[in-house]
Amino acid sequence: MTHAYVSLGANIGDPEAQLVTALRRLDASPGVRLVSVSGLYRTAPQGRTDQPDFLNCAACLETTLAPLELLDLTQAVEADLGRVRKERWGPRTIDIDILLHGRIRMQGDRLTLPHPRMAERAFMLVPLLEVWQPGDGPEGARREDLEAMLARLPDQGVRLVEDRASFLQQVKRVE
Ligand code: 5RU
Ligand code: CA
Ligand code: CA
Repeated sequence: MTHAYVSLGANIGDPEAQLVTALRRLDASPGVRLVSVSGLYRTAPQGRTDQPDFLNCAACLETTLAPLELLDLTQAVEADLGRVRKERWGPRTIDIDILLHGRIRMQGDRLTLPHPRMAERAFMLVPLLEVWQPGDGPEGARREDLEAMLARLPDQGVRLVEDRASFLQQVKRVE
């Protein structure tokens, strides 16, 4: 069984509800189990700064899906949640990025692992550090490597708005 790590973000509609729904859909999918979720963070928009703040989080998934199968799933969940691809880097109801998949390194048209931009993005690294488990990530990746990536970045405005225990309760709550 493999651990895959995903980063989720949203900044239009009801971002928190969309993140919760996306995590529930992933957990409910065959071949995927939600192992843990990070806290919920409010983050300043990167890339295009003229858009609302994001809510971002990360999750550890246990999965039997291969990387491209997991990508198909995350894209299906995005489509279900009404993601419309308009301008690049624009506001979105939900975005799900695969950061790591076990120890795999790969470079392809659809997917590169580890995520090629995560070292530049505190909104990915801060939540990932909350859920990452030793042994995951390519070739002897260590917690210190992730911490070093984060330490190189300027303050990118990543603020905790809900801790992981209460956010997980919300995801697991039956309504
Ligand atoms: C350029 C730089 C483009 C950084 C992108 C998110 C980037 C975002 C998100 C926040 C984008 C890709 N900003 N900007 N959270 N996605 N805070 O999830 F991330 S567009
Ligand atoms: Ca993204
Ligand atoms: Ca994406």
